[in-house]
Amino acid sequence: MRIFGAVAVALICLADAAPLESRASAAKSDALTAQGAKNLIVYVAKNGYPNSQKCNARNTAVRREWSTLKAAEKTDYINAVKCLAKKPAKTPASMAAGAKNRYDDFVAAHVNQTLSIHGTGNFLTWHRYFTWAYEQTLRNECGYKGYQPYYNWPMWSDDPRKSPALDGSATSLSGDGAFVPGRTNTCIPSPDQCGVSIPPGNGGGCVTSGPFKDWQVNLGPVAPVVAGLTPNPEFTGLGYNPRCLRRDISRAAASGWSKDTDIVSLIANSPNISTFQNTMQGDFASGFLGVHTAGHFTVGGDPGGDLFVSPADPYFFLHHAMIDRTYWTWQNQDPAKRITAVGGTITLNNMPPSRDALLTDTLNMGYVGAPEVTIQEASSTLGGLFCYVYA
Ligand SMILES: *[C@@H]1O[C@H](CO)[C@@H](O)[C@H](O)[C@H]1NC(C)=O
Ligand SMILES: *[C@@H]1O[C@H](CO)[C@@H](O)[C@H](O)[C@H]1NC(C)=O
Ligand SMILES: [Cu+2]
Repeated sequence: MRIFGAVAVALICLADAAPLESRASAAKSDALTAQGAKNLIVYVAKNGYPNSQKCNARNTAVRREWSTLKAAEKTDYINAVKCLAKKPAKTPASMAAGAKNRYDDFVAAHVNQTLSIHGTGNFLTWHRYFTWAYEQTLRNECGYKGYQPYYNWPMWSDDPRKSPALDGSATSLSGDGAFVPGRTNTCIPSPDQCGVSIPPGNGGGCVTSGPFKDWQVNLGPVAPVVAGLTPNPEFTGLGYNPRCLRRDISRAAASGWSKDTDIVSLIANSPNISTFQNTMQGDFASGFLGVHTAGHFTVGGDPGGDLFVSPADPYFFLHHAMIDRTYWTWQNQDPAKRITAVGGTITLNNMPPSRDALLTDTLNMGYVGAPEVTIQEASSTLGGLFCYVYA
């Protein structure tokens, strides 16, 4: 059993310190994650670790839900994020004048590639690699000792403002924005194609409490859902446009599309990667938001509701770690078939029509400072540069 230590630890941690009621509201999807972890143990027992010199049971990291972190671990994470925003950018000003700090390098890379990393065959692996590069940068450049935490949607879908990640406390990522009255519904994908309509919540303005109340958003907007923002000086959104972090936490988005049954249905009713990633990313014209966009609109606001600039809200990485956990869970329902499964093309929703994505396609992190890797190298969380599992 010892050689499968990390995965076994992951299984045990599913029953961790979170409030019982919240754990219960994610019980069925968490059971699929636990089943996936067991399947992965069997798979690795048969086939070995992909690169056992580099990644094995003794050094596999375990990513956990925010609520299960100790207060000191949360504080370390928060401080490391703030530290990134104090370090100089690696992005040359000539490439993105709005990339003012190391945190912005991540935002700029995402803004720059938005149209080729969403609704595409590289969506899941690109965001997996992006989130890993962020975790590693927090560790290597800002002294963070832990691993990337995630936000388990169904645990908090009844009331996201009660989650320890978004409750506005000193150990959260700050909470809701200040209430702005008189707002209209948000239409997705856009005001003229109102496939999904989300009512305003209790926020809408700048975040006023918690560790990120003075957080500065520098890039964008590109596709804002907040009215009255100063436009970016560059049409690319890469110019400098400093402003506050705005949120409008949405029970409607969270409870409409990210409950336990939504996650179970996504995983259990997706026989192949195309169905899985398409369902995850929604079908707006049919009024189905999908868990990816629902998770973004759980905080909404600016930059959270902007497809391009959303990583400028630190919540992004907890949400995308959960996207990755859900992908990992889906993969591990049938590791032999699913770890290297790729579907979809290289253009957003295949518009304009393009070739299929391939395992040999590369994932580029811009000025984040991580090497190009192939989709294949990013397909296993125990292979390539990676070495982690989820609790
Ligand atoms: C994927 O599964 C769907 C059903 O969810 C099916 O209609 C589709 O043909 C499958 N695609 C491939 C490539 O097997
Ligand atoms: C944006 O992408 C282009 C083309 O891939 C690249 O040349 C450029 O350096 C990128 N800019 C940033 C800020 O990442
Ligand atoms: Cu994205």
